[in-house]
Amino acid sequence: MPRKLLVTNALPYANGDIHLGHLVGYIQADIWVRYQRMRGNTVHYVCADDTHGTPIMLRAEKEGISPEALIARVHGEHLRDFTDFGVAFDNYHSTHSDENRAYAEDIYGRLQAAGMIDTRAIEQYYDPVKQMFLPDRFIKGECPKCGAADQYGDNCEVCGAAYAPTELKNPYSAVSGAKPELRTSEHFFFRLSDERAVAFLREWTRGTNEAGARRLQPEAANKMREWLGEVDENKLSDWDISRDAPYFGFEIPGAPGKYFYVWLDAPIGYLASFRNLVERRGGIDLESYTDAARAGEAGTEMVHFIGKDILYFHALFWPAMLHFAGYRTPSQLAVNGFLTVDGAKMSKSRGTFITARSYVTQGLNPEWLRYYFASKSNGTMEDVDLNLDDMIAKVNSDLVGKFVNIASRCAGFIGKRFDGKLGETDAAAVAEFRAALEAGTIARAYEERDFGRALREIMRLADIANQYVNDHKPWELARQDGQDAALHTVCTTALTQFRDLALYLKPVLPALAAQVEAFLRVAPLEWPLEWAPLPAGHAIAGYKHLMTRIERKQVDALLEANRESLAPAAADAKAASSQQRHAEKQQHEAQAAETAMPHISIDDFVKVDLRVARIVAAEHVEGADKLIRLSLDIGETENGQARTRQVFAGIKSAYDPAALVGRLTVMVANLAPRKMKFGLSEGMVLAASDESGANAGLYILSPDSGATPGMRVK
Ligand code: B3M
Ligand code: ZN
Repeated sequence: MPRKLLVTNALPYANGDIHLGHLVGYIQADIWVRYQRMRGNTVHYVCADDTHGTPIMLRAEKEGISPEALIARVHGEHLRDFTDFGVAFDNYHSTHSDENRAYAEDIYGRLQAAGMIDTRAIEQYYDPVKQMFLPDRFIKGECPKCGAADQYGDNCEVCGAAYAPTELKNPYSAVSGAKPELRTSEHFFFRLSDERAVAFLREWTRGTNEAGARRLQPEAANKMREWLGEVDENKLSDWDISRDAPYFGFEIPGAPGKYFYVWLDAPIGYLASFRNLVERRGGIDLESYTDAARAGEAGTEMVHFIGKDILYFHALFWPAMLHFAGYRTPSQLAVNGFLTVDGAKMSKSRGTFITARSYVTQGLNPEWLRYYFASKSNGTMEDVDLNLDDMIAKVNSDLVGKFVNIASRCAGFIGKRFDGKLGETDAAAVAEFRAALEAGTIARAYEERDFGRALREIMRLADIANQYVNDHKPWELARQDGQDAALHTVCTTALTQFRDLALYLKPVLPALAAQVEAFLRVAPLEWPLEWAPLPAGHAIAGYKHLMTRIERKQVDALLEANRESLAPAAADAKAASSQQRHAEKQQHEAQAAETAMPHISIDDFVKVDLRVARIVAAEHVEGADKLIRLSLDIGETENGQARTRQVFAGIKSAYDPAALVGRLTVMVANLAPRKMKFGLSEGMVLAASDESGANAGLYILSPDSGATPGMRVK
């Protein structure tokens, strides 16, 4: 029986661009959907923008437009990005829609009726100037642990500590700058800690879906066991699902001034998008997908593709909400890991925070990325690394060197010598080719979302097809008399194999497959139920090149386009002339390129003992053309006597020793002493330099006036 699948992707927030990190999950879902359809299954593939919440409200305000205008614009941008990457939703809706309001109110009402909603007064920070309660991300202050300034209300980016906003020292509102006040407000909670919810989730986690597959990948199931705790404990807390006005969202029925928290109505957006599709398209039995009482009855399934950062919402709150409201719970969660680029977190200064739009406008082929992401996807929650050199190598060797190569070596002869018409097929060769494919291997890999395995298998077949061409050398047959029939057969056979490969690649590379279908003049390729070779006498279209190679310089230009300079402070920016700003921007960019280094922890940083030092003596070093010998006072004594450190500094090109005497600078005091040709060097002074040579020179650091020798720099 064909499956009937409702497939969703996570709903992106309507306040930011789609970037390559997002695309991992969207491309995976799209490939799976295309595969299911090629197998003859019915799929409704829906998504939407996630439009509610404080950040969207404030961003619209900042841009001087209504939130509705903002989300309408972003909706268009997001949809265009997805479309350009071949991610073909049946419906791309919005959580700010009538359908979503209706579902949110219905689900909330049923949860209330089931006794799953609590009302409680809580204390929260309130911005008296902006007159609103502040979400954690909009409260800043000093970290309670390490004292770092300007840290967010939930965690410190310097030391990594997590805390409550009320623990921040000297808190201020990131919206108005005002000092926030604690105020009490009534909130609604979904009772996730209710023993019924805990019992339901324990059961749900272990379950299988209608197709007999696990609901959760093993790593996700492990996470759930961790969150749920041992059978006799209850580690879940109730979930605050309301927010106070002003808020951009849906007002809660019967509770004026209270709104549904964005995360309550976000997953409900899956249902809203589906209902909107059903209403526009007709002929779909909606309740057979959404009604708990009818689960499984009609072979329907609901599958959510999400990133691992939102597993908590989708594996705990969402199924529990649906269950206690009488709705169908998800059949399966397909969870993907994060994207890293060249082994590191995406970074704006390195240019690896790559937007979908820039990739397209820089002229890179979206199917290169689809192929590469697919080759790195194995159906687990592991992170996916976009290694740019590896992507170039893989696309060029697999797609251009192996796949396209088969057609480009054979198609010309069909056109030139046989009037564009195919000949007989070498039955033994195609039988061998097809026998090499263990039945169902590729299909199984697609089904399990192990796209990397599917592609490895397909490339193994491409090697066999290329070997056939190498063995029969059509270019030699073409030069020999009386070999026309052989030439015709070899080229036709190779093109049949090429057609089969295109079919297997089609879920990953729909645009390339469409080009192949046009070139071979065949109907849209479906997963073969009854296989047949391309028929003799069939006329194909003229061969046009199907895919170009990626060049490293295209990738470099993409990184350059995404590289963000370290923005100069606002006051400086105002003072600087535009020309100066331009020069500064270029310099910032050059420096950002060099300074892009991996993060270190505060613990790493504090290992370096930096001290204010006074240069008490400075002299040239006999026989050294770069060094100056410095005697540095950092307030140390030895046997009651002031003791100085000797440091050899490579700053002779930039400083006259006499001009240094008496100056304060900064030194590394705990660098291991190093024996040099000229004596012992007991530390290092800090100096800035520009390696790129654009602003050549050396600049030793000086503390502000008032600092004294020996002060710790941190
Ligand atoms: N908008 C967070 C995200 O974009 C959130 C997902 C909602 S899925 C229902 O990752
Ligand atoms: Zn800290």
